[in-house]
Amino acid sequence: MKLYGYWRSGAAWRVRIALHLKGVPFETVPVHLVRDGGQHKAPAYVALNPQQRVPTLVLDDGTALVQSPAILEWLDEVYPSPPLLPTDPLSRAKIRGLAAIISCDVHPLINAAGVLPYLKREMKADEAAIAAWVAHWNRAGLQAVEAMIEGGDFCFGASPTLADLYLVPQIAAARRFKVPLDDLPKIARVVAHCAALEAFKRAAPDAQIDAE
Ligand SMILES: N[C@@H](CCC(=O)N[C@@H](CS)C(=O)NCC(=O)O)C(=O)O
Repeated sequence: MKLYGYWRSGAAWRVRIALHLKGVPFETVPVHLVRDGGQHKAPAYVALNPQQRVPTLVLDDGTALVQSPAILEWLDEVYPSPPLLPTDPLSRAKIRGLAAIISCDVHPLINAAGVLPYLKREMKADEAAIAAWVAHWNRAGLQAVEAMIEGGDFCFGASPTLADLYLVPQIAAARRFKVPLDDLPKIARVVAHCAALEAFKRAAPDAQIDAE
């Protein structure tokens, strides 16, 4: 299968972690979100992903899957080992709850290729205003995440779950924008444990063929 993504995209990063954790072979197809006016807006890519976002996972039969939450759940259903969600419904709901804080309430507001340029271009926000916006929405979500982490090396226990796949890229984005995170020790501990795993290392932006 082919993963269309961008090295620094948090949403594509989540999917790369899952593919590496599960040992699913895939080809990376870089889609540059800035070059050429944004390669995600080119007609050939829009035919795969009408929303003009990354990631898109294209299966061997040509089927294109969009939206990282849907792709991750599909991967977990088709390649169940190791699982990204436990079998117990209550635990699944807690993990999905943490993931949704990031995927629904934080990441969409700080999308560096879409929302932030819009704030600058249409709302005439300057750099300081954008930095304050990014810090506010990151901290609002991440403080809740900190309170929800249950313990163990990862967000929920002794092995990575869907929650960790969302957390790691979001923390990288927050650090890139110099959002203060010193008061979030549980998050720091989990991210350090994730960073030590081979799958997370291989999925990291700097390890990608299109890294700049
Ligand atoms: N909810 C989507 C978010 C996808 C998304 O926003 N991707 C960003 C990069 S992280 C993107 O393609 N931005 C381009 C744009 O907004 O024009 C997912 O999880 O797949």
